[in-house]
Amino acid sequence: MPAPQSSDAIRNVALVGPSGGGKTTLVEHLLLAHGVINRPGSVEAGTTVSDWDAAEHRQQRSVGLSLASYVVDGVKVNLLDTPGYADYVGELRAGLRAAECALFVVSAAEALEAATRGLWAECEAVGMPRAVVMTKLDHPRADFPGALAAIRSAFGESVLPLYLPLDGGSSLVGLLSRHSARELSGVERSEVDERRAALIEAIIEESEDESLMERYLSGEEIGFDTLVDDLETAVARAGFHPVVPVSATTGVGLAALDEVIAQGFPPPEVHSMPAVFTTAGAQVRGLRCDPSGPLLAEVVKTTSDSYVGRVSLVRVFSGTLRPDTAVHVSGHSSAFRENQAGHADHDEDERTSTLSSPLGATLRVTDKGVAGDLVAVAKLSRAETGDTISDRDKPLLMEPWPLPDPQLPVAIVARTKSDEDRLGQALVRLAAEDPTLRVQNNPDTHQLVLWTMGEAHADVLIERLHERFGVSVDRQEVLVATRETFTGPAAGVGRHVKQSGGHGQYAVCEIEVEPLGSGAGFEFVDKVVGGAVPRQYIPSVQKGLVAAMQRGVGLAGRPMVDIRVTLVGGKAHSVDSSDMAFQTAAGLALRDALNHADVTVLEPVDEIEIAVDDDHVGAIMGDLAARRARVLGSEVAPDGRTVVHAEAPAVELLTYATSLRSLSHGTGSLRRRFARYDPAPG
Ligand SMILES: Nc1nc2c(ncn2[C@@H]2O[C@H](COP(=O)(O)OP(=O)(O)OP(=O)(O)O)[C@@H](O)[C@H]2O)c(=O)[nH]1
Ligand SMILES: [Mg+2]
Repeated sequence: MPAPQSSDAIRNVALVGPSGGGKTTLVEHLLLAHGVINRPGSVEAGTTVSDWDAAEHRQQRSVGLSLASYVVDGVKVNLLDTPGYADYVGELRAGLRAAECALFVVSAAEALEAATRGLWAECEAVGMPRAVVMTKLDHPRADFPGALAAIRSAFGESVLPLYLPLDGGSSLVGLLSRHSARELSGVERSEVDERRAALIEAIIEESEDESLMERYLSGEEIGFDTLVDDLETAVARAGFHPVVPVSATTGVGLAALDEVIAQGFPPPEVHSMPAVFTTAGAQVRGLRCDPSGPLLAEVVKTTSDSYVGRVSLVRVFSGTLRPDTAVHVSGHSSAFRENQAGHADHDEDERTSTLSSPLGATLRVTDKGVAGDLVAVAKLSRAETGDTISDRDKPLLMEPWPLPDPQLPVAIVARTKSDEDRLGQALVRLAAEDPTLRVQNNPDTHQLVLWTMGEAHADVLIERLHERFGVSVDRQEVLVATRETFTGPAAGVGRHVKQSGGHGQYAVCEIEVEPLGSGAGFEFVDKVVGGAVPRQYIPSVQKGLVAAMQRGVGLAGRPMVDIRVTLVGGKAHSVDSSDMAFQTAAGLALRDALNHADVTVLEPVDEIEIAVDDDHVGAIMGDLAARRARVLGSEVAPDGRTVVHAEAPAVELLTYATSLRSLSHGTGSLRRRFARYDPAPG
């Protein structure tokens, strides 16, 4: 495929919308209309260009971001099909990062779901210019006026139709151009006139030319070109969202979409440049979407191909990416993300291999990627999703796009020894592709935990381990690490005395232990008098205590926390005492104290923040009570949702991500962090 020569001959368009809305089918039929394919596939048969992954064929819906392009009137249109299902919001975010405009695809035949609001909010959050595509006009249940009213009531007055369907959706009439395939009846004409007046008023209201409204109100006819210009400006500012009715399967409305994309949507230059730094951390300003500027590109998706190896889908922000060229690849998740288990920082020099313009899974070779374009780069063997690609001698780093927090932990264990041997490497590869996956080796429970976005995401990851890497794993119940502490004061003596044979060992420690408040950790007090424990061994005692607490002193081997230990006495020997001997004696003293006291088991408690639509607050509160949670308060967030602050035992939150989604009809979001250990119920 010939590469575009300049940035303004490119449109990067993300398709966003609820699962099942018709995005993938629309991509298929746009490709058909532009002669890129000559027979449309279907999602059900697993034959579309966009849904090419095995998981997509199984689930009959999109799972990952997918790119397909075509050329119309000299403009290269890069369509980024995103998955609508909530588990894959990480892929949607990558798509929004790579595009500068979106088609928000909803079905005219289905009711608006609550989850659709979340997707609209995703676009809103990044100020994405977008048009609404109301698809499935041909469907027997299609109800354009009903669906339009629903979407306007959900997303506001700035959503207005640019076209209306005629004859049960078999053709369209343009409200601005007044173009229609046939003569309109009286009823149709009056509806068109009414909608047209509303559209024109909305355009004029959004116009930067304030005299326009006066002229319009005084009865002046505003010219078509002025209206179209103002419409384009308003769309580009994300202040106005034109609605285009279409049927992917019959092709009605696809030409109207072409017009919106090629003329209404902004070129890549308008994409606000994300913050850019040197790899040393200094901010770099002044980069622009300029093919002759310094190279700055970002990996928005990573896949592995058994023939080609790793393939990185890259959005070029500045400069021109070329094949067989030395580049720098950097990823510093830790600088931008609190918890990035499984995503190590890295910086490497690599060489680009072949460049291509993807058509789903098919890679069509191209000779360059200019600023603003999207290209696939083969064989950047260490590049991960989210990484920055720059000139080798001028390494840069882009602030990554915001990633969702994976909230569903899934513990896995390799089925056989040979699975075990390959599991680590396979997970490194999966984490390189998917920044929403966190891989945690829990040192307390000795479990391997995948933090995932939900059940469907977890299933996809486990299937991929098997299909792509031949690694079989089983799921286990996720364990929560407990701790223990003393319930009351106790004293203990530790004697480590071995004086038979060669060099002896001699250390005696006398300690007193008291419980401290939750979260206090460990305090050590030295009250030794008269050198009963020589100065140089006091740190050894402390070290021995810390080690014993971490190892666990009781039978269950739970780490000990929240105690104060006072060293009150001991004995030493001038020859046989040593650092090691005092460390051991300290541990023995703690165990002795434990034998004279009661202990309580402590469980981790998390602080949680749940943001949810008002309608669902009651259900959320009821459910929290059943999870032994303590609600601390609530407030109204700027977006109108209610934010509930609470604390709950971690063990009660293991599957909370799934429950929250169903209780809130997909509108809820969760943040959590470890707070402290509290006594577990007996
Ligand atoms: N009648 C009719 N059905 C359509 C049309 N477009 C899509 N469909 C059907 O709607 C269903 C969902 O379509 P998809 O294209 O997979 O929807 P999607 O938006 O990609 O969904 P996700 O990938 O899950 O986000 C499929 O059964 C399609 O055949 C259309 O224009 N008319
Ligand atoms: Mg899809």
